Amino acid sequence: MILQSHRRVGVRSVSGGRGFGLTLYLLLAAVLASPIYTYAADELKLWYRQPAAQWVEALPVGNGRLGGMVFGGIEQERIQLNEDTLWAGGPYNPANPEAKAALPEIRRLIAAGETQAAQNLVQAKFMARPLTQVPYQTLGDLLITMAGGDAVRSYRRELDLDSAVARTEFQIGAGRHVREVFASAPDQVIVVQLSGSRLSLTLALQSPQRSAIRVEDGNTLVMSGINGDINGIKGALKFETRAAVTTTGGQIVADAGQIHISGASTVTIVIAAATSFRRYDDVSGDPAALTTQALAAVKNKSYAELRERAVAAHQQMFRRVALDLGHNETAEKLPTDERVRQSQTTEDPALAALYFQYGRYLLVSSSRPGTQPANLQGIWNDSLNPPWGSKYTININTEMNYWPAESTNLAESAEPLLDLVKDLSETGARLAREHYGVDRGWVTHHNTDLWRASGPIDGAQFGTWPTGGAWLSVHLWQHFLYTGDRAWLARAYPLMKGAAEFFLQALVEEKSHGWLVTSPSMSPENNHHRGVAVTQGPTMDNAILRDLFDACIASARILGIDADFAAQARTVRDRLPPYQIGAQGQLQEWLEDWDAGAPEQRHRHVSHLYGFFPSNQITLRGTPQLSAAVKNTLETRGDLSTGWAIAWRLNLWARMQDAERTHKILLGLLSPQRTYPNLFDAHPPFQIDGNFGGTAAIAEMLLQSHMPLSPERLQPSGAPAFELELLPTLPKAWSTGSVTGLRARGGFAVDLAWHDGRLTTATIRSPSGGSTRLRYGNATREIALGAGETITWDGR
Ligand code: FUC
Repeated sequence: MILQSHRRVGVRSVSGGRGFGLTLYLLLAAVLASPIYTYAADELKLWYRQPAAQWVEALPVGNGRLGGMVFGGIEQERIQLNEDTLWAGGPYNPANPEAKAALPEIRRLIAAGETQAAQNLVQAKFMARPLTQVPYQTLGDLLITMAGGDAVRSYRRELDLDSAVARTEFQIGAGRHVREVFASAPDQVIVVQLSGSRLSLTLALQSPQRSAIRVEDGNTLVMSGINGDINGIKGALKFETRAAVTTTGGQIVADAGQIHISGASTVTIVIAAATSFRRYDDVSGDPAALTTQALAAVKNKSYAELRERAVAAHQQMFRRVALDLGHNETAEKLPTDERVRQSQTTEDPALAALYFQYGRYLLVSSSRPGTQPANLQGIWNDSLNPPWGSKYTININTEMNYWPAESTNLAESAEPLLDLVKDLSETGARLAREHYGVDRGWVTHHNTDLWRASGPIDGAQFGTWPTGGAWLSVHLWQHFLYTGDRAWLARAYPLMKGAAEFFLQALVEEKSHGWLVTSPSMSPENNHHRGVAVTQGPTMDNAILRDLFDACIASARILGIDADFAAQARTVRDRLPPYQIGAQGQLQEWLEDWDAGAPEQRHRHVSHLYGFFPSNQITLRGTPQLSAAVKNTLETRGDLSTGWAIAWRLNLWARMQDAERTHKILLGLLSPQRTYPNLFDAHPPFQIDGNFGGTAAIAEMLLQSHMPLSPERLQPSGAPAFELELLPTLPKAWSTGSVTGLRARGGFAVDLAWHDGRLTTATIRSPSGGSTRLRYGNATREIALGAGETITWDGR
């Protein structure tokens, strides 16, 4: 057993300083105060003793845009490929021309309590056309075939989260084979290298898409295609994949559609892929030119150079956080699939830490500035017709994908979310006019796709929910709270404002209290009566709108603009329905106390608990009665559900600061029923939100920053200040450990170390200066830091 103390080394650097002595002192202080956990050899690896037999055993690589799933096959290696703009269909307007005329009658029926009739009318006249959106699709596979039959020894395949390289090694006779695959963000290619002695291989591309494959220049496989038609929408995207092959030694011979290699000692394959997608309304890109240019740009770079550049870009983000939750050396010696298999019976805190870092790895690999946001499967999908279209489901799933972005120090991965909201503010403005007759602002319902469709889809029971864009907009504000980045706020504010403006016109007055409510809407995706979900003013909508209006009001203050709009937003905000506690002591999900009679008491969605997590409208110390009602609801809903639904419960219990309950639910998420051998979350089937939600929850157990301080207390950016709560939900199973590099609202970077369940050192750094209150249990300490300053505290 390697001792904890051996695994910590201080390597924080300090910039600035007034003279050598002070620099040295600061350096020493920082070294002592900020230990960075040093990972043991295999600690950041997923590894296996056998090739992947199914897709959810394969290992994902990605550069945000291009994805690969590496199977690690011996006689046939398959790398399943994705490009994040290869979706079905083309630009379309989903508005239903009958919707606007039907709206007054839908609202009248809801107000009269005739929700079933209202839902029928929504289904008949208000749903988008087509009724479903378009799927994200696979690009195809690179296949590498080698003559087989010989005995294979010492097989191992792994994914190293720290370098983002997937590696397969095995021995045949006296020959050692090593294969590596990585996706490069700086060079926008996927690179494969095989080494061995006298390699004889055949390389091919295949795809279920409409495509043709040829060989160019004797060494480049080229697949050109057109995406599929769907729901009456014509496929409008051209796409191209190019795989250029070079070898050391040996010979390359090409036939019509394959490349044959014999006698080489290394084979390097550089893969570029692109579609003609430029924007949701522009498909005029030239994928042939883009892929040719991408390959030309790396032609003179060696494999080692490509690898180094890719690794550096990955580590620049990934290495910001280190986490140690304790160790079980016996469990840690096992391959990853075996650890998942025994996760319910063997304490293996490092498996939770690996899951956490894997979530960060997946976010870095599926969402980078300039790419599409992470969809229901991130960017990894082997199908033309994946579950729920592998789209953006925005009544929880896409938001959950971004829960770890800020707290686990990957803030720039949220850039694609801002781009998505920008697009939706355009398509959603049109839908606001055509469905609601609202001429300011924009609206989006419970899903969107590459074409930024924003209408209600799938069925009235699922899609009648106008608050998706509002929720996404609140994320833009959260990014500002974490980063204090005023340039970001200036970009985000018009989008947030547009989301709010829609509701200034679209809310209706509810009869019995005069509250302003959404109508039609629903509490995602729960029926209040058998078969009926449609209603007005569900609790979740009111909570999201409170957050959105508050964010707009604060932003207008910070940016020094729009005082009139802010005043109007405040008036409307104050007329939203308040939280209500129902007869069972539960937080009411709907305006009426229908909860106890609702058909699915253990429904996976916990939409009405939004106010407790991710929002902070309900807090343990601020609103104890409402918190108790949240707890009652959580008890009724139960702990185990689909993957993301467990992850939401996990975050809620982390906020509830019930450490043992939270840990028990986390174990449920890590069970083989909810975690595949490659650690992908099982909804089931695979859905990535559970990975991201689980990662966020582990951060939330260690650090919380949602309790507002007094409204007068502002950070230098103008953002409101929040208390930093250290180790609020630390379970017994993680009694000794450390974390470095977490982020808190207010822009603080936080390192924590603990021993025997007690905080030993907290190191708080403020890149741009700021003040807050630290809390550890009942102990508090006020701090004010200049830009770049650090303080340490032992929680006493
Ligand atoms: C919502 C959820 C489902 C699934 C789908 C993608 O409809 O209710 O569980 O996550 O999104």
